[in-house]
Amino acid sequence: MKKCFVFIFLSLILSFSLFAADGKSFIEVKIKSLQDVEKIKSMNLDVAGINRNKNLVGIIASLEQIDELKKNGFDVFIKKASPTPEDASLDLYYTPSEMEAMINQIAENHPDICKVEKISDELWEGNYLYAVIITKDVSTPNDRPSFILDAQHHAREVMTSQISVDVIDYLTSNYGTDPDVTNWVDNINIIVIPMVNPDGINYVFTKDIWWRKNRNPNCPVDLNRNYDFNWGLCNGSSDWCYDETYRGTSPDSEPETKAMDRIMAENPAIYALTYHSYGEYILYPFGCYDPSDNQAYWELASELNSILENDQGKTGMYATGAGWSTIYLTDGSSDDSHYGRYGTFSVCIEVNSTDFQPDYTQWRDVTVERQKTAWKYFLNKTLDSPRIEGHIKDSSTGLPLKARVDVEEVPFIHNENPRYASENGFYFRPLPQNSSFTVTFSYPGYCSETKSVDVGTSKVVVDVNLTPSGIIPVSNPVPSDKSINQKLTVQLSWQGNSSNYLLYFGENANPPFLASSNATTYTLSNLEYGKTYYWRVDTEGGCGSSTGELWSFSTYKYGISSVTALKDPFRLSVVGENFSYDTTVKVNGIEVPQVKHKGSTKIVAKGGKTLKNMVPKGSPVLITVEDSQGGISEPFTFTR
Ligand code: 0X9
Ligand code: ZN
Repeated sequence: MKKCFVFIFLSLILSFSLFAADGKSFIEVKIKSLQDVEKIKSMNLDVAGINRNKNLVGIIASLEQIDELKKNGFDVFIKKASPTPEDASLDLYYTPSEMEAMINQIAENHPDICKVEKISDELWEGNYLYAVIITKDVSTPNDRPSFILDAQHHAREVMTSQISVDVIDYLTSNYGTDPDVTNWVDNINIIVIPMVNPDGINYVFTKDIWWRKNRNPNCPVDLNRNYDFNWGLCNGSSDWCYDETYRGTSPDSEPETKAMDRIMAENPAIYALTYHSYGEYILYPFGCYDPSDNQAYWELASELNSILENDQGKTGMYATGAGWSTIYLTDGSSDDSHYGRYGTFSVCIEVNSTDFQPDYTQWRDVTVERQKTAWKYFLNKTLDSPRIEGHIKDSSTGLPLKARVDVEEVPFIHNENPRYASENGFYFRPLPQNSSFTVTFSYPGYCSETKSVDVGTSKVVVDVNLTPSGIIPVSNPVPSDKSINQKLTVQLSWQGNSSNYLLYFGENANPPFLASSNATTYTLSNLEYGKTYYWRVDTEGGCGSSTGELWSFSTYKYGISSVTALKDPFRLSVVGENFSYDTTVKVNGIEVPQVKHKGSTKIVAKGGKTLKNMVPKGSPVLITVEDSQGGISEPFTFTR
């Protein structure tokens, strides 16, 4: 009887604590300076947002973490104690199924201008990602520029998807009556991903009101640290599963980020907006350092700040700037990837000043009303902004060319991909206003063209026809494009019919000039393990120089410098570079029974007699260090 009572009591506690986010509370900590934010981040705490008016950092914290903060001298205030299952504070916000019903209803009511597309497979907990597309004659393909708006990468940031719904509702219901709306919908391919993290959001409504990440059962991932650009680069995320900023096992490893990346890649957008909360920030890339387009970005973001009202109804109050210097370091975020990979000027707005789940009745309508200013601003900018844009074609056939566009005054020096025209030859590049630029258009096998352009406060349309150069573009790169597991000495080679080749080589997508020669080979040595290198070969002749395609290769991820056999019990000590806790040791491709990691330079392979049999005396074996993502060391030949 007594046992039974204890059991019921325990399960009650268990079910309560499940909903109560393991007993965590929403607390606020008083800070004196921005260094305090860094200190808090370094304590591996779950930062929920920052109330900048009152210098309070919101944190989701356990009792132990609260003690820890107090020990470190912080004043702690409990904002919301751990909630119970009866907590109804979120009831008026949307669950994923309410969202699904809502967007399907709107699309059904406006079939000419609105459709819903399922953009992911089924996620682990039964939900799907949806994109809502709003444009004139939506079922016919168009080549309008896109504008992409997304919300709720972080499950608990419930206000953000209210903004998505408002965009969809406003554009569809005012089409044909409001001239601005009609103009946007007629000329822009508007894409809204109302909830990026539906599995996580469902979990917020059923289990844990403060859930942030996705619901990957192997280990939940912070989707805004998982994107494929500067992934894991600058300590702006965590490699530890239990951290709230866990970046996942590899770039775009998650179905949600894969789906988003496909949307970004397939729909060239000049501008994009990603909604988060809270703290009242207007952030632009990068999370690790300034973007090459810093000036143009700053002009855009500060103009937006000057018209956007905060929770107090005041303009000019959003903290505005590149993410790394305005909030904190992040890597692998969606805006960084959108801009770095595809050239979209992607901006992150953190709405609301004090909470990611503010009282619905008090804050929902005012927030979405105020954010109309922001997304309308970007729709207007998509139609016209300081930039160059146009179409690039083959002068003889008139066919579109996916040519490359370089602006001499604003070179990409921060790892951004070169900018190329899209499938239909359309290109764009937002630029600082009231300046002059030298723009080069190039495509392998064509004569490059350079033009001078004066940009004022609106767009300048420059259409370009490129002429074939008669010189065959270089081809057949060795190592082949994107090949992996190269040694530290690599002989590059290519084919072509030019009398002079210009080789560009380096560690980012804008490799500097290295050498010129009439030979079609070049030997590189002293490369480093675990790196990706980029190269291209331009040709000279005919009509001047013609830019080659950009190629890349990666070296072996790890290096082994020595292997020593140790006795009693039999072990192999493997010394090298870059080893992580994820690495194991293989002998002739077969995994050893056990390994012991001793830092990043040493692993001991163990396994007694089994291991000894794998390394027979006198016959050479190949030893490799490998990880679960396919990373491998250069094989090391070892003879016992
Ligand atoms: O940390 C984040 O992912 C965002 N803040 S939140 O409190 N909503 O989690 C900020 C992302 C900012 N983006 C860049 N710095 N690029
Ligand atoms: Zn967020």
